[in-house]
Amino acid sequence: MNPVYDKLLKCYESVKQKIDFRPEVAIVLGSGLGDYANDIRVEAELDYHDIEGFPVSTVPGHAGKFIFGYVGEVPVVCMKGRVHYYEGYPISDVVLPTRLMKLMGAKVLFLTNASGGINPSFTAGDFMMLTDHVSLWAPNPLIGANIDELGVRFPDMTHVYDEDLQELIREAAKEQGINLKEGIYAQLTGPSFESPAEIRLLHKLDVDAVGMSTVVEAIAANHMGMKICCISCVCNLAAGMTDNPLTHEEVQEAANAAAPLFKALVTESVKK
Ligand code: R1P
Repeated sequence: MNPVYDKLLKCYESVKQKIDFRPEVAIVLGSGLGDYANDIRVEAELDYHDIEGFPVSTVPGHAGKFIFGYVGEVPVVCMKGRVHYYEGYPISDVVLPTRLMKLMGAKVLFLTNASGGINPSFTAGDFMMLTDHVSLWAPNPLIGANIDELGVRFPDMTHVYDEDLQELIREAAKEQGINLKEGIYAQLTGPSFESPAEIRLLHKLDVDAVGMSTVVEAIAANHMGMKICCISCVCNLAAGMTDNPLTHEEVQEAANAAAPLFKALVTESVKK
């Protein structure tokens, strides 16, 4: 059997032995956004360490556990902490949690992240809904023998971010009085922040915000036919756009400050 698929099935068996819960929506919480999990009516928690073979988050602000519960009446599984490629895991491990949540039953993948703003009209604290993405230098997670049980060899990428979900998020934002931005997110590998020249390049490519996650997860989820949406919290302006040095602490602080609005936006969107 394909070793990547074999590992995924073993993780799934390990989860099934511990948790009996079927989520409809999978939510991935980005840097500094992990507190959203406090708003969930929690049924069960599962530490990543307790899943045999599962990659464990090492980044501050990424707690490293699955939360199972309800947002309104919607059963959800929430990743309080994601795994990034720059942490040193093979790319198949980086997307293993996404694939696992699909096996658990989730049909919708609600991604979030903290990003650097490139669009000059953005300010720190803005929310940007992804309409498309660009991947630069991060390997495609589908490289290697195709896992036919999950999806086809050459998946179409025309509509990765589901149009209907985008419309629901727009409605939720309007109801909450949130001036929701929309745009294209680029994933670079990190962990160094981007250079000013890289940001100028991304700007020329029509990219609106940049980060070090999300796109590989969306590629894996799209391969499996999940409906995908993503909200990015623009935590700072990217390199060269201000004189401020970039730090992960600043990213976490900005995400914490945006948390109340973020919680309202995610909750209302999931309920819809
Ligand atoms: C940098 O501060 C970290 O924040 C973002 C970047 O990708 C990077 O990991 O994290 P998330 O994408 O997980 O929100």
